[in-house]
Amino acid sequence: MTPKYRGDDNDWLDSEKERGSHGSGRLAKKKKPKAGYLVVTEATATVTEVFPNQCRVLIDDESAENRDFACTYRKAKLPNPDIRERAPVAVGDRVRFEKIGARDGVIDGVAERRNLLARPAPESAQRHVLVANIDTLVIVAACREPVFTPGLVDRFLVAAQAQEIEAIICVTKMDLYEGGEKPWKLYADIGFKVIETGSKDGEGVDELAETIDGKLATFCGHSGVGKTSILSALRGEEVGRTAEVSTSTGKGQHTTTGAYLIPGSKLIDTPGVRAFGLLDIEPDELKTFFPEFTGMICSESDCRHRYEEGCGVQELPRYPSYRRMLESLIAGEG
Ligand SMILES: Nc1nc2c(ncn2[C@@H]2O[C@H](COP(=O)(O)OP(=O)(O)O)[C@@H](O)[C@H]2O)c(=O)[nH]1
Ligand SMILES: [Mg+2]
Ligand SMILES: [Zn+2]
Repeated sequence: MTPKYRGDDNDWLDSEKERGSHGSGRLAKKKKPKAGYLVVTEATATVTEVFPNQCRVLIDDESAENRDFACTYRKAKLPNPDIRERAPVAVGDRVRFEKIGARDGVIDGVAERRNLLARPAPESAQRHVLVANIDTLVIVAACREPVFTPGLVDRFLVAAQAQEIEAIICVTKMDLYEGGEKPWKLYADIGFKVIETGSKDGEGVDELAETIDGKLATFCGHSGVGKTSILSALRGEEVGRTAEVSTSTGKGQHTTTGAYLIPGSKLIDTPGVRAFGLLDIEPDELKTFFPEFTGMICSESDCRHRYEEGCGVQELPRYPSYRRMLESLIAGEG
C-alpha cells in the first residue's frame, strides 16, 4: 500500500516565502525544566502520529493487550509553550496517558523534550513541531531522480547538529548511479556518516539498519527521494500510515501530512520536508556546524566568514550553503 499523503508541495510544506514571513520561532537554549512539563519518568506512552485534534500513542506497558490508543487532550493540564504550537504534542513526545476505553485515551501531561525539529506553519504564527526526542536524523537524498541537492543536505545537517541530534546521510537509488563524480563524497570527507543504499536492489540496507539499530530515527528529505521505499526495505514490508483514527469522543479524522512512527519500529517517516527551521541558532554560532571550517586560516581571528578580507573558508565547497544560511539568520528568518 502506498501512503496517501496529501501531496508534498502544498499545505504547510516549506517554501522560502513562508520561512521568510514567519521565521522559525526559538526555544530556550539551555533546557532548564520548564513550567507545565512533566519530568520524563512520569511519562507512560509515546506519540506515534498526530491528527488535527487528536493523536495516536503507543503505551509503554508491554504486557497490555492493546498498546495502540487514539487520544484526545486534557488541554488545561498540558504545557503552554513559549511559542504557540500547532498541536499540543509531536511524534516522539513522551506523554502521560490515561485509558478511557479499549482503544481510546486521553493525554494529560507532556514530558520535557530532549530535542525537536520544527517548521513554521504557514498562515499563522504557530510553530509546527514535527518530531521530538529523536536519536538520529537520517537525511535521505537520491543519487539521481531527483538530482542530489547539497544545499538541502546542509540545512538538515545544521538543524540536527544545533539540536544535538546525530545526523547521517543516506544516498538512495544507487541502482541509478551511472558513474562520475559523487557529490555526496564531500560529506564523508568532512566526517559525516554517508551510506549508499538502494531499495530496489537492497544495497546498503544492512549497513543502514546496523547504524540506526535501537535508535529513534527520523527519515527526512525531499519528496520522491525514496524515504518510504528505504523504510519499507528496512522493515521487510510495505510501510504506510493508517487511514484514519476514530475514538468514542470524535469521528474519524483524515490523515495529515505530519511525521509518522511506523508501528513495531523506531523509525519515523516524514513527508517531503525541504528544511527544518534553524531553531535557536545565533548567526555567530553557525560556523561551528561546518566542521571543515575549523582550522582554516582567516586574517581576522573571529572571522564571521561574511565580507571579511582574507577569509580562508570562502573557497570551500559548502561556503555558499553557509552563506545563504548566515544571511537568513541575520535577517531573522531562521
Ligand atoms: N530506481 C530506484 N527507484 C526508487 C528507489 N527507491 C525509491 N524509488 C522510486 O522513487 C519514487 C519515490 O519513492 P518514495 O519511497 O515514495 O519516496 P519518498 O517520497 O521520499 O517517500 C518511487 O517511484 C519509487 O519507486 C531505488 O532504490 N531505486
Ligand atoms: Mg514517502
Ligand atoms: Zn573567514
